[in-house]
Amino acid sequence: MIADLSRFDPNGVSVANNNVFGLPFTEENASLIIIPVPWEVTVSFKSGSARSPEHILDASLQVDLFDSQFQNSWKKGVFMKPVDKKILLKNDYLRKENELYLHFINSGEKIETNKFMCKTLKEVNEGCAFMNDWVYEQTKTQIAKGKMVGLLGGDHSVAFGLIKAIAEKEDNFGILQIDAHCDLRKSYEGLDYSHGSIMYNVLNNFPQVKKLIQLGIRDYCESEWQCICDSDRRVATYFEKEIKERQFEGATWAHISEEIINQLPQKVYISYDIDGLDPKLCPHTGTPVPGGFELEQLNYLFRKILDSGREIIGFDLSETGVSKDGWDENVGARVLFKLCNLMLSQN
Ligand SMILES: [Mn+2]
Repeated sequence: MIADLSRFDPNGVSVANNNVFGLPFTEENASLIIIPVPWEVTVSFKSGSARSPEHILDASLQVDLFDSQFQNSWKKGVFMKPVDKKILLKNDYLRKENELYLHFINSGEKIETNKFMCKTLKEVNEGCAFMNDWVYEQTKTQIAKGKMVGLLGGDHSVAFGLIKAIAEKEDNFGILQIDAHCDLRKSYEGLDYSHGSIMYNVLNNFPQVKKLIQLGIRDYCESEWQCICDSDRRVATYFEKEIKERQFEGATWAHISEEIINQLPQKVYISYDIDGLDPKLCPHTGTPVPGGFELEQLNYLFRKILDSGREIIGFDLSETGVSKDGWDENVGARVLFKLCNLMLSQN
């Protein structure tokens, strides 16, 4: 079904009852579906990202539809599904449970000695597995209808189900991960599906992911370093320190971008943890780290990926915080619009 845009004014003020970016599309006639995943059960530091999809939706009404690089892409249609209240409630309950559990282990107690805590941990792990299945079913259904799909977290762990759905269709693709953290921890704090383990879990479950390129990493532990070294070049990590040092010595971002793109398979999934950006752009994200990218630096890289003839097959945007003045959500909405345009500009 094709949308009738004859009465829609893209230069006008957003109509509040329209959908994301003020666009008048429906789930049926949009070609890209955004699925919000209000989940941050395993977040150990600052919370908020589970509520960010609703806030980003509000902020998206202020994003101008005119993008000189992708002038008519939005006409193919974007629709954001409503936030699932059952998932949100489950998140709220399990997040509290997980806080009790983390408090217990952080006080130096041994979990084996406490039956109650063993049960709590089991419940959290089962809840996260349930969320993964839910995302998988949701995204698989959309992909089967021929839709493009983007995820809006929540924390970074939400990506697992979509990557699983894509891996059933594609037997060779790469992931471009924007992040301050590697997320390569094996079962972080006893949690099977922690946001800090998302890429470890992806690499271990989906051999279809032939390459993982990590960009902007500046906070990681020794076991993650070892995981990269042992990956036989399946993982290529561009640490922030190395990128900056190369630039100090004269390397251009154009050159580094070209080097990154040359390692990517033909099909590319973008996993965009907003904490990969400079924290001035995401001050309320769960685990902010000094340093990081500017928006245009990444937009340039994305444009070059399209110019190279590669195909972007899906994305997730995670870890956007919620702020009193709406700043984090404002940036999140703009990143989301760019990711949508990247997908929609393709045939
Ligand atoms: Mn992450």
